[in-house]
Amino acid sequence: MEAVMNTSRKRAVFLALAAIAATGLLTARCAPSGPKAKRAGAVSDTAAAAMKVYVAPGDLDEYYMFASGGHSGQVYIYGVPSMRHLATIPVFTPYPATGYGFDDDTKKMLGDLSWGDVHHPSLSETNGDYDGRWLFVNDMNGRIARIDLRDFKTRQIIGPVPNVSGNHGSAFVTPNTEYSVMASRFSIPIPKGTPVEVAKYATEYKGVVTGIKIDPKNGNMSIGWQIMMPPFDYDLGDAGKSASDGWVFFTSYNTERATGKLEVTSTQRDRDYIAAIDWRLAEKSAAEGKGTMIGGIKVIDPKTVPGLVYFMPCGKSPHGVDVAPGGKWIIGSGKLQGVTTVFNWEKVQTAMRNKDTTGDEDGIPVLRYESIKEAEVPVGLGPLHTQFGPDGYAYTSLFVDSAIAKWKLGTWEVVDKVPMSYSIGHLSAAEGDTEHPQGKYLVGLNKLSHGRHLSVGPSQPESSQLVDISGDKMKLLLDAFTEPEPHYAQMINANRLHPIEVYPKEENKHPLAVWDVKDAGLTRNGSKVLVKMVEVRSTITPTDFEIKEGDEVTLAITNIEQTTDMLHGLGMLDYNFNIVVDPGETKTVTFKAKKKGVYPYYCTNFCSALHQEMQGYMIVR
Ligand code: K7E
Ligand code: CUA
Repeated sequence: MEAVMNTSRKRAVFLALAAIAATGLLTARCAPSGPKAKRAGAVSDTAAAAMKVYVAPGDLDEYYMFASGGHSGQVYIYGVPSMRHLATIPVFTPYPATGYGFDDDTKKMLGDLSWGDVHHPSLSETNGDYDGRWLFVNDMNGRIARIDLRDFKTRQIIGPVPNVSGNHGSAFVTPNTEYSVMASRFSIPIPKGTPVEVAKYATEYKGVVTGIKIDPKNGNMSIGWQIMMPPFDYDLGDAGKSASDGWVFFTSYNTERATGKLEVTSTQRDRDYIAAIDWRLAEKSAAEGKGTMIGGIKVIDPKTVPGLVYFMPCGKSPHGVDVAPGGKWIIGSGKLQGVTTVFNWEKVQTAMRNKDTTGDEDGIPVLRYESIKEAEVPVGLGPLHTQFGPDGYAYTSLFVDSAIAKWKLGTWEVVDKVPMSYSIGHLSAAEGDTEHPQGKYLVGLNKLSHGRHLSVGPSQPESSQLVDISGDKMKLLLDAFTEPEPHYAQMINANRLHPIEVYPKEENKHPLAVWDVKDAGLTRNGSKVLVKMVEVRSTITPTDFEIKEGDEVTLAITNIEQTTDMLHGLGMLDYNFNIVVDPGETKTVTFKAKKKGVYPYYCTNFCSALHQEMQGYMIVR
């Protein structure tokens, strides 16, 4: 399959678009941004931009973008450059469209929480580049989920992990996916469930940072190590790479250890910190059994392990920390400043070796800012996050300025700026946080959209803007509107992913799977009833069954299709479930038979000409 249009086709489409634009039709349609498009000479710019984002019917996008769904709890997949929403991966929130959170397995995985707040997708890496195996995403409720990119399904949720509170600095992975990390945004007294008045915040509240170990074979997550930290708000993280491999970095704010109105109380000092953690030493310490049991897990006090944690002072109230390709430059963005700070990893290591410090925080050495800083780059107001290009350029989002600044690593020169509409948060460049960024595209993930779309009332969508970064000057190509709320997103070249579209029959090891309609039917064990069901065009077998009021019923549904896109659903009226079963898959749903009566069930996913006939009756006596 061809991922991009061939050149002659592109030229044909370009000429067609140029012709439309020349007659003014295209610009008239783009009314909200009309004034810019109507300027002399702008018509061809518009046509050129349209050409860049146009993916003709039947053609495929060049990149997948996985965007966090924020407090929707989901992950959204967009194609780039079209910016079309391709699919939703339900993660922390039930999603009837795919039956997620209604069948027994996913219901159990979600546990008691039916909301999550996803901020940072993190694609698995090998040698610092995306390897297309898994996607990890954090939830503020102390959890990380693993999505398998073989089938784009959430396969594991770990947590809530003990002692972690407000898991924002997550789910960043190390360069060979050894660990995905977690950090507390809201320090609390630990273990959880210890009520202590806020007046004792500075001494009795604690943050923790945690390494979630990832099994290299199957991606299985388990708790690796946890480190106790002073009561700051740990915000964002990134793993060191190449030169700085073996370390993870977390920004922190409220190093004042203040309470109350943090907008005032936590912005008193000129500098807060980036915590640098030697994760190999953390791993070794955990293996040696170091730490104290708190909340059911061992927590390491950094005082007892010299060299485990250092603080790097950074501009006040920093947000993002981003490690450049090669790992030498560590960029910390102080969101209340007009500059972003670049640290030189060689200087940081020298300062660590020489004990070049200005003090400590609960026994953790604070390195001397002047000794580790390489540059303060005047990118503009409110720098939040940085991504990278293939050519030594960095791109920093400026929340206050509503713009993206492009600057050069090494010379620290700001070479270009492009305005965003409006209030950009994260930004995502094509493989822009790996060892080998691909350039080409960058998406600004904006917080506000202010009338750049048809009004949909007070609940407004978020806005994302696609920017062409292939040339010297950044060029805005397209506005797109996204579900709440894409904090961060990652963009991976489509050629790295090879998802299956059917579960092969021979791989289905589900103990309740049935592959022949003859084997479908009901078995009873006391008041427990098991109904093995088969779905295939265009019958649900059995087409009816009888049970007794109060029975505990398990439906085990196998979709025996082996054809792409041949999904079947199973919804039952008056019962709180709708299941969707993919080709070759088996799912179970367990429920109590309530009141006597007749309850129709039917296939909810339109599958065939006789989809409407795919129905049956459950009779409760
Ligand atoms: Cu919205 Cu990464 Cu949670 Cu910045 S975070 S913008
Ligand atoms: Cu099966 Cu609709």
